[in-house]
Amino acid sequence: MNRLRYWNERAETLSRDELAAVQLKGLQWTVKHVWANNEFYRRKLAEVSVEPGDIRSLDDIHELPFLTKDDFRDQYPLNMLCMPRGSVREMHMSSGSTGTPVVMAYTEADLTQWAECMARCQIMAGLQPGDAIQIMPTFGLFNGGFGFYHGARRAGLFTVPASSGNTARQIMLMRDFKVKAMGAVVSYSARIIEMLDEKGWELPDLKIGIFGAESFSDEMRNRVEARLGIKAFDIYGMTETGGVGTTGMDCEARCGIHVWEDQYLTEIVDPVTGAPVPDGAVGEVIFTSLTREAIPVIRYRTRDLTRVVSRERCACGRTSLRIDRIEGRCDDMLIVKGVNFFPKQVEQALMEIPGVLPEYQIILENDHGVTDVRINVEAQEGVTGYMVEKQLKERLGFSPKGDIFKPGTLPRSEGKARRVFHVDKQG
Ligand code: DLL
Repeated sequence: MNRLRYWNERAETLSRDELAAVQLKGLQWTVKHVWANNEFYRRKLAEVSVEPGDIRSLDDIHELPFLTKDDFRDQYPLNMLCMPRGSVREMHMSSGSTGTPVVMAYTEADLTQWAECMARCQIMAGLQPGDAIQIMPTFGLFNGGFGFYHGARRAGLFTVPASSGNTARQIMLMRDFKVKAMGAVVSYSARIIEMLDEKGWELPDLKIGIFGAESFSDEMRNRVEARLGIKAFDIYGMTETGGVGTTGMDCEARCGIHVWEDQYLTEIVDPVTGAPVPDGAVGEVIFTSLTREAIPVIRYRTRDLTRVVSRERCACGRTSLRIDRIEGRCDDMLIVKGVNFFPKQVEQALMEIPGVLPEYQIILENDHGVTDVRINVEAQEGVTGYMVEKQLKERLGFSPKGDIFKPGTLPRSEGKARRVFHVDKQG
């Protein structure tokens, strides 16, 4: 059998004109659909006096109101549903750090759409029908496990639905079933490496890692690739757009994340004013779904920061728009003594110090309105707190206190890693 380069060659290599035509049709359909079937959406559109017939060109998207995470929360549990309740086949939910959860519902067609996006990602990573993939994000309300699963079924892969946790068993499964690819939340790759090192084990069949759900630095990616002997891909997605992989992944050329543009319209805006920013400038990425039925999104404000890298055809042959790997979330930007930075930048700086391990915490201590930073990081013997302080001063321009921890002593999480902690010294 010929090796597949694309899962859906036609859709993945449409010309820009063809894409624009598909997008306009999708946008018109989506606006008509939500207007006809959902009270919340109809109200939102009425507030800006837009009716479905008003969408005549892609530029008309700027007339539409933004949708936020708070909208999702306010409409909990299913007030954004645009299809009969009886047609819902699955739901996922993200709790986030605060308050009411965000719910996404799927019809049969939505599940097919998700599987299509994920199958494209899995084939883009180099998997071929019949190859084994081990799925390590949790199966449950978190969308990660099921997203990989639906896509792998569609792409004809041999699925090992391990879910999260039990690292020794994960390794045994990968070894015994000659698993070629692992899909995981980024920080879980560190757990696997930790145990392989501890036991002196290797995974000779593993060639591909598909990692996401968190930002990760280039240095972290390089380390994971070198230790596991794999190619690591950055997969992007979120509950609100329909889950992991819906908003794309990077390809072997490593020139940004290919957004599935026949499925989603992408805008980058200034996170404060909401005004569009030019290609290349960093801003908040906004997605509009073009084919989703149960809960479509129109101009969903992700809070994720990135930029348009290119709209040209990529070396891999795909034509879709590429956005940069996610820098961080607007809400995660830290400001210490006038210096702005993202946790990912701290990670990048730390990982450049030989002997430093991928487990770290950024502790912001508020002492009567003045914020001090402490970095707790695991490292091998020989690394000192001073080395950490010096590196961060040089790379990011602020002087934290560096505390070194023995390997395996900082707390671990099974899902997304928690990196930033706020501590009040006053009380
Ligand atoms: O994290 C979906 C996912 C699962 C992606 C497994 C990749 C792998 P949520 O829990 O709804 O969904 O969180 C979505 O996580 O808005 C980003 O802030 C962040 N995120 C997701 N993927 C990436 C990535 C899943 N590749 C939120 N790089 C998003 C950086 C990411 N951040």
